[in-house]
Amino acid sequence: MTINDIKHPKVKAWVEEIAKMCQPKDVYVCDGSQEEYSRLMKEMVDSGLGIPLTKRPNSVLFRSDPSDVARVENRTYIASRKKEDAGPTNNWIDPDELKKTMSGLYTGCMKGRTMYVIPYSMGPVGSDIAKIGIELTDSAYVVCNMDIMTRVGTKVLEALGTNGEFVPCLHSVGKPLEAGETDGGKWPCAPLDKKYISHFPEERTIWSYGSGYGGNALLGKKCFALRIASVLARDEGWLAEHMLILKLTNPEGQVKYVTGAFPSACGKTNLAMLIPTIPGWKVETVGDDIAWMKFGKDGRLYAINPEAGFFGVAPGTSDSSNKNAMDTITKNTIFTNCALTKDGDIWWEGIGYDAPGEVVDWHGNPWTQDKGNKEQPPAAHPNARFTTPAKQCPSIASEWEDPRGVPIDAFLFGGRRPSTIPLVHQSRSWNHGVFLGSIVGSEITAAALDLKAGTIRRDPFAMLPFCGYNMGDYFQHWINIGKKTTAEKLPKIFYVNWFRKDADGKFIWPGYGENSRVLAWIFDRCDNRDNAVETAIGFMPKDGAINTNGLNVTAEAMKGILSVDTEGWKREIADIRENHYPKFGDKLPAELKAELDGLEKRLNG
Ligand code: O2Y
Ligand code: MN
Repeated sequence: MTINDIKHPKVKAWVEEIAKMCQPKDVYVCDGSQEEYSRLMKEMVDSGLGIPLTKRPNSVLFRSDPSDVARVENRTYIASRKKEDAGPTNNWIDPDELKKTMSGLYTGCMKGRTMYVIPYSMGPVGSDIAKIGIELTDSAYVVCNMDIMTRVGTKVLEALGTNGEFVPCLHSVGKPLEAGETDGGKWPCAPLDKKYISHFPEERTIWSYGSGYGGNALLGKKCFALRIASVLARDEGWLAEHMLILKLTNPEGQVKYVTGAFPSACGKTNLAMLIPTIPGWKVETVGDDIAWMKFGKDGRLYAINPEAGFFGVAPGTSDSSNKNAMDTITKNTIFTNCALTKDGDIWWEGIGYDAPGEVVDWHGNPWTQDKGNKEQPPAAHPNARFTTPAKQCPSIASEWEDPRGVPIDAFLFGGRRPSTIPLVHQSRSWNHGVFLGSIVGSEITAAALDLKAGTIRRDPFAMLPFCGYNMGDYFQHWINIGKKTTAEKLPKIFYVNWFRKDADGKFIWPGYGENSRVLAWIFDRCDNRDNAVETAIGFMPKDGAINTNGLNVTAEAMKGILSVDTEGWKREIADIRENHYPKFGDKLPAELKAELDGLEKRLNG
């Protein structure tokens, strides 16, 4: 399709304006068809950028530039008119200044390349909760990834009509081509100091320059579905959250829907695709990363997964950590920065078997596993990824694309906490639950950046890099959501911690499929079953309320991870008071301060 096929005058004018600035050799409007995907993939394979995988039908491996391997938080900006509206946890630049700098970079940046117009829907097309974006990009890799991660093409343009709302998303890899020049199979991108991942919340616009990788370039994901959507959600009274969504069915066939927010490296995708170890229980996947939730007419919160695919971390994914993910990626998958085997398959550290002889590492160099060498650089980049269609996941729930969303019964928060935080506890109230979300964090194990080992890296609601406005106002938004309906209709809030360690530094709780035992307790709590005791920190499982049949954890160890560590919590309170809450200044809601004081009082007895 061409520009003339766009029937929405505002979209057409914007595409023309950007084409004038970026000066691509041509403009192509994506229809989202299989034929289009295959053609673009073939072009990338023919140019040497993609490597087809003989072992996985319709799957291709890409290797990015070593400078372009992850989201770049220090180059990510919230350019609100007022700095205070971006808040203490975001990078801020004045929007006029940022636009001036970026317009300079964008001028002529697509020379020698095609500018693709990607009309996409976050959420099932036509759902009341879904929203439309249009991404302009000069990367065919981005088009193919967006095809998997979102709903793309003609059907979206039709839903947009002639005056529908859309979020304009501009992306360039920032590597114009001279006449006759090609990429020569190399991943195009700009140097780090020229990368900008910019959000203009008042205009609901995204400008991204210089990176072709993941969250920097697939603008529907973190940029739209979290940073811009969190602003829309604040203004319109809903929630755009960094949460998985799962469906839990008990042996009697009753169903609950649960969402969960966890900082990175806590096994969020594994939890979304968990295979329960307790008989009769079933877990199905609705989403693994993002949840958009709106109140239904019945006063309950309904969630959709705005995405259509999974952009999962490859290293560590195996049949034992996540069989459902492994079964999802057998075909129609894009792999980025994984190692390549001689027989045309991918390999990564933690895949569950040794590298089959010499492989090609993510730099494109020969690599042979040396298990005796602890210093050996990995064959796959630690942030290597698979982009794979959600519909291929064996555990996908039948209602994952229901335009009405699914009614949420429980929110989970969690982090990696080797001490203090019990295996599970339930908040006393909505505001207490918001307090728990606000203190989410993981303990850092090795000294990193400016933090000492043992410090808690707080990541409130796992939204620290993703909240498009002042996080103090975001806390207030959560408090306000609790006033919109009755307590019984609000989801119940739980804090889980799979990562408690014993005196020898070994994990006490086995995790993975065994987490279903905790989910079962949570399920029953949602029905107000008499399976809990009230403690100073909230509701905790009664003795024996968590099914431990067949579990290799002693009764004493269970007691340890299911009791209140009063001294540990007092240290936690001191850390929140001294290091965490002061960051939000007078934006910290009084309700959260009151929750902290109340907790301290209860612990003191
Ligand atoms: O490194 C990237 O660009 C991707 S980050 C990511 C990808 C999928 C799901 N979550 C995340 C994240 O950082 O939370
Ligand atoms: Mn994420």
